[in-house]
Amino acid sequence: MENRIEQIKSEAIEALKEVADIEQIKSLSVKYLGRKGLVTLFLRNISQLPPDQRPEAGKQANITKKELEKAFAEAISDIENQDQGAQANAIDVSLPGRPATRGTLHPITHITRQICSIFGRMGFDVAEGPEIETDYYNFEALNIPKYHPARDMQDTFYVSDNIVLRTHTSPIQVHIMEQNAPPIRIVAPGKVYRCDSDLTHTPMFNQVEGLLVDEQISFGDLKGILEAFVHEIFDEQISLRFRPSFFPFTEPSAEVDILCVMCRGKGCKVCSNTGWLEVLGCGMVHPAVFENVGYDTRRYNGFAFGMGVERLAMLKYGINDLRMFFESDYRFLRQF
Ligand code: 2NM
Repeated sequence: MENRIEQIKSEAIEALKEVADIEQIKSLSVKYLGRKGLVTLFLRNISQLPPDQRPEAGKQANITKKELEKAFAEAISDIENQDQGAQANAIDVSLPGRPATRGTLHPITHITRQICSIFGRMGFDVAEGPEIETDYYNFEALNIPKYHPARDMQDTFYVSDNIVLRTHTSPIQVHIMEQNAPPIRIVAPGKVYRCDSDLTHTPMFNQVEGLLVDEQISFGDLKGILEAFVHEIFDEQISLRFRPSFFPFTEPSAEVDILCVMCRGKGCKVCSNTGWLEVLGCGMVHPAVFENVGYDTRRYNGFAFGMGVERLAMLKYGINDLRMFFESDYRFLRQF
């Protein structure tokens, strides 16, 4: 008889392992502990056992009954806890939805478009070209001599002997001049590459260059166009100056400075105590460049200019760390 109650108990425990929900546990409880349940019937039939076996059988049956009651109750509360956990992880469809956020233009894209738009209103078209160029278009056609330091492996990314990542967007202007007769009025925006990486230099940065070719163009025309541009992109009042400089592809050449936006000319860390900030390079296109593209240098002349977009954006928006443009931190990017 002890064996029989043991058998009922182990059957019940095995069956409990298979249940999946509370309903199944309740029906197991009925099957074993209910009014006509196996444990109940066993208890009821104890009176039919030989008298010497009754006390022990009764004791075992009552222990089994308590154990099963406890096991069923625990199984039910386990499932209830699981359900609550699942509910905590479930999507609450009654909550208001999260709004879809709209992206913004990268500040470099934004200011590049702004630059092109200002020149656009002065009659310049936008021209683009490949980022991988031949030595000829990147250097030779631009009057940059064979042993110029800019051609060094230390400064230029060479794809192969004769192929480079463009170090400026000037090759675009060469392509345009080869394919079109004057007059020409273009701006050439795009990514350029230089073998340089520190706090103030990245191996890739963005440039906008411009080119105007026509008859009887003067340095005064160049000054007028660039002054109008600087006043639009910074502010109408800002002072600027043209300072003599040198580029192989222009003669004469100049750099354009604006009065330091931080100290207004007093001298500070940003302007290295000069009171001025360099924003552009420019000059009258060297006749050798025009000869390379087959233009008649007795009839045509013109000017060209170039600027670094990251540098301009830093000055315009007061950003002091170049890395901000490359880190893709949305808190920074969304401000523009
Ligand atoms: C600059 C400064 C001065 C320039 C010259 C040419 C070309 F193709 F016409 F010769 N394109 N860009 C130029 C001139 C660029 O960047 C600082």
